[in-house]
Amino acid sequence: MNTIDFADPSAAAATAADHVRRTLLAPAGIEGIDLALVLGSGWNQGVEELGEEIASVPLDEVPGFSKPVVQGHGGALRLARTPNGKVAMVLTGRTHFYEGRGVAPVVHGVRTAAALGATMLVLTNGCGGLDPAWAPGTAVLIADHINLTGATPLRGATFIDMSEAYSRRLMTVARQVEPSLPEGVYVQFSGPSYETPAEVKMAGILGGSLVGMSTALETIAAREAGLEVLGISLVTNAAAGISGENLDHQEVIEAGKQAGPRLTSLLQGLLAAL
Ligand code: 8IG
Repeated sequence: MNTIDFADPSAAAATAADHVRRTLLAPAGIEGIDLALVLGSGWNQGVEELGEEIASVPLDEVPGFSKPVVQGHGGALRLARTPNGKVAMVLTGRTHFYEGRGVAPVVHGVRTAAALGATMLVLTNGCGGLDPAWAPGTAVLIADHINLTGATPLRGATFIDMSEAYSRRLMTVARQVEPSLPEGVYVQFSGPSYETPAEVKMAGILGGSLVGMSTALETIAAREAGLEVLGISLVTNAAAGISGENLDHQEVIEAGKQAGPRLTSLLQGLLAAL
């Protein structure tokens, strides 16, 4: 891990952004980035095919970032030029709330992206699905979220409008690339245990259709920073109690592997359209 003081999270993001500018962007003659892409479980296999590489470093070399603790979660910061001529920062892997380091490290990537000048953020994740029609490997647009972690990256009286947390405009762009994408409401639990069937039932009653452990906190920080957010979930498993089968992390990884090529073309299409 690359230790940094998160007592002032925006100073931490400025430090990380400065490091990326000096060591990765400036040598390539680039001033800032246009968008950031966070690749969650199942999403990182085709990372080398996402745009033309400008630079890439292990995440733990960037101030405040650490290697993902989970198998199948990658661990690099990659800068790439999209087919559209935009500069994208691609993070393979993320810090999760369940790691117990607090919320600031969880949203450090989002704040660093904003400090580097990004205006758009694409958040991807692997999650459980409540709709039995969503077979493992189905990609689902996040239309809204419910944050059940009891935590927030915001401090004090920071009133952020969450009416359109997930950008309608970006959802439309995603559907121009892949018209069949369904949409759902993402419910973030703290984890790291998966839900009980009763918790999944509760999530459904509340209006949720996807259950996961990452994206809502990142989206809150992104909205604070003024980023336009696109969220896409990969349903890697039916949520507990939905299919009658038990959950197994190996199966989760397998579903991601199977879906890999489709997810890569979806992201390539997106990067060309954004
Ligand atoms: I992959 O079923 C993956 N991540 N909370 N529930 C929660 N997170 C997940 C799940 C799931 N599958």
